[in-house]
Amino acid sequence: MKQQGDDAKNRQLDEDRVPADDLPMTTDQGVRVDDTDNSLRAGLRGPTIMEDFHFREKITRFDHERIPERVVHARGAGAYGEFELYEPLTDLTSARFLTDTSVRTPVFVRFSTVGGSRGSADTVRDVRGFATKFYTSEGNFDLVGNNFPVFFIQDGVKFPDFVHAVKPEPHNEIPQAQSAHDTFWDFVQLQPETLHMVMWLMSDRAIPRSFRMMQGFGVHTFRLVNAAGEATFVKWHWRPKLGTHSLVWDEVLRIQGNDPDFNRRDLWEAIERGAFPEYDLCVQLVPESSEHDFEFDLLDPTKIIPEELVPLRPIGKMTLNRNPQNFFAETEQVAFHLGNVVPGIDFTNDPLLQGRLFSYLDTQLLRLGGPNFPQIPINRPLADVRNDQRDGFHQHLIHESRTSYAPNSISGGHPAATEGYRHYQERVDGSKIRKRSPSFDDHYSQATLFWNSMSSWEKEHIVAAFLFELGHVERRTIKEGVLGHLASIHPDLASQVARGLGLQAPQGPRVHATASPALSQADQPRSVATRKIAILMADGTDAGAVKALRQRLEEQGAICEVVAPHEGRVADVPVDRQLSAVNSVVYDAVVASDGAVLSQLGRATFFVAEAFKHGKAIGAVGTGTLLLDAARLPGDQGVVKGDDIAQPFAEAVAAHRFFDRDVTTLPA
Ligand code: HDE
Repeated sequence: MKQQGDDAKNRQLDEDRVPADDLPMTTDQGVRVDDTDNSLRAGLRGPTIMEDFHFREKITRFDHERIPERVVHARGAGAYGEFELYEPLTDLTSARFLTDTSVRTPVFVRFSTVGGSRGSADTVRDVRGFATKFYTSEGNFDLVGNNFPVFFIQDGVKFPDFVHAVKPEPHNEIPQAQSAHDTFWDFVQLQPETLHMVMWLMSDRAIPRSFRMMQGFGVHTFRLVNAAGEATFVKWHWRPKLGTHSLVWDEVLRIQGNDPDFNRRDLWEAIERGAFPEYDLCVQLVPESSEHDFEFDLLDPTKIIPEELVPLRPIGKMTLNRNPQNFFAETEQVAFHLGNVVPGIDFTNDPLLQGRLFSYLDTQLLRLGGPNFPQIPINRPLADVRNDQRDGFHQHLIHESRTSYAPNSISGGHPAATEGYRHYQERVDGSKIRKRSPSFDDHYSQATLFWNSMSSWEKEHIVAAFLFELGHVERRTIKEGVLGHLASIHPDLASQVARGLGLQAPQGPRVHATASPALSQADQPRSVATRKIAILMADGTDAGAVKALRQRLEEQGAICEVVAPHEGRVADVPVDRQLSAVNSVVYDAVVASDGAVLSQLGRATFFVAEAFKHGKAIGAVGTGTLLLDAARLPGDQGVVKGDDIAQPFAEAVAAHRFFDRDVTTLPA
């Protein structure tokens, strides 16, 4: 079966859609309801009567609306799209969607935070989930990844401990969606395998600007297996076409109040506007014969393969082009499972991967209430499903065959497929032991590699993050324990954090100076497309100059919003947002187009100063320079003024942020 774009999945979903209509209301049994505003009662002021089946059904359904939220990754946002292959990978894998470039595979992606509840804010310091379901013609393949390439622990059996440590503390359920508390850092100090991932968590990667500007990683080493049964190790990478960009911590704290749905809204709006997020799917390939050529173990999920050692090979592109129509039915009920693979893709013995193979199916059974959840529209494969598994809660199909066992001589049955999934024939040989391989012992080298690879501003952000987090830790012994590990990562990191904590950094061992430049976010693809720009206007602004600038920016894909002291219009320009209803933190850049009125308003000067503090491009046209003067900006890096600023300003916005500004004199 060939699929053209996501049409095939669309057609399948169409069968299950219930469009909005004005037809009369019925009960779930199809009986028409004459009044849904008044319950049935004995007399006008009398008690409600049990036989009111409409009341009982309505309230019962309401009482049962919730399903358990995910234990982790509870808060998420989803989108449909399609995957197209650049070149056939026939030498590497037999998976049809990776060997036939004429196939466009429908996908559904769910992005998520990890620690917070379903209702928590988007922009917390956390790992982001990046889970993709490929509806291939050979069955569903789920790539259930994160936006960091490593994980906190090396063995699945530690997952409940780790999650319990990072989640709110059990006695008072505080804090929500935060790692800045004693139990998380206690776990870190006692379990140094977390340290590499903790470096990522303290970096700007943990506060992405957008799901559209975030990398994704399969984390574990997987296997590709070709038609001849030969395997190659593979690491999966998603690379966003817009580059990998982050927010800044102070901004994040303010966004949480201004727009807790910041990342979710950004994804939704971009797709509604037709600015479809795109990601390259890349692979790092290692021949089986080179398994032991590295200083780390390929099976250790706390290690990356530096891109300088094994380059990334782009193999295809994913485009997200359609929003779900029903959050619960699609985004909440989607069930990912690491074990959903198709022929040509296989696992390795990474002990974290192996643990996950158990967990995902198990969790869906509870969350989705029984074994028939693969029949839910969002989970249903496009490939035909045929087997003798039957019954269970919520069976939606009526299997007509009189036999549900194989083999049988009565009514056909399902013979095993000759070209079915064949597990890679890895030779396994060993004694049963509860022990980790010594090749998993080095917890520091790649944490050091990460630190060494950062630009100076990225290092500053990491130190500030450690100080914020450890500043929320009550127990001094935990802070000292963490400092001990930081000293083994890098003396500069340890001494800067120790200074802020008023503690002494212990002497660490000598550390290596190797770096992997690909880990830094300093040099990213630049684009003004989809960047959100606030144009500050007030009565008296030269509307002509604003319109001309806006047109030039929008031609390049930027999104401009006019922000003014009142709603309605300024001159003949419609106002999008009122100054007291928004803050600079929800924009990527600011243009001041009036100074006469706005420089007298504290809210306007703060708007500009705050955007400057967060490293954003600032523009001024006409009397807008007066507003910049009133905001007392301590520098002019990324500040563009003049009559014709469209091009230089667009370039400044595309640069994302100007982190080398000295903002120490601006209020925190
Ligand atoms: Fe998950 N993880 N995980 N995880 N994970 C879940 O499955 C688990 C791990 C990831 O948008 C749960 O359906 C264990 C690594 C994503 O629906 C659960 C271990 C990576 C999502 C579960 C890990 C992930 C989940 C919770 C250690 C990155 C959200 C609800 C052995 C490669 C998927 C659910 C979505 C969700 C278990 C570690 C990614 C409990 C036991 C490593 C993106 O089954």
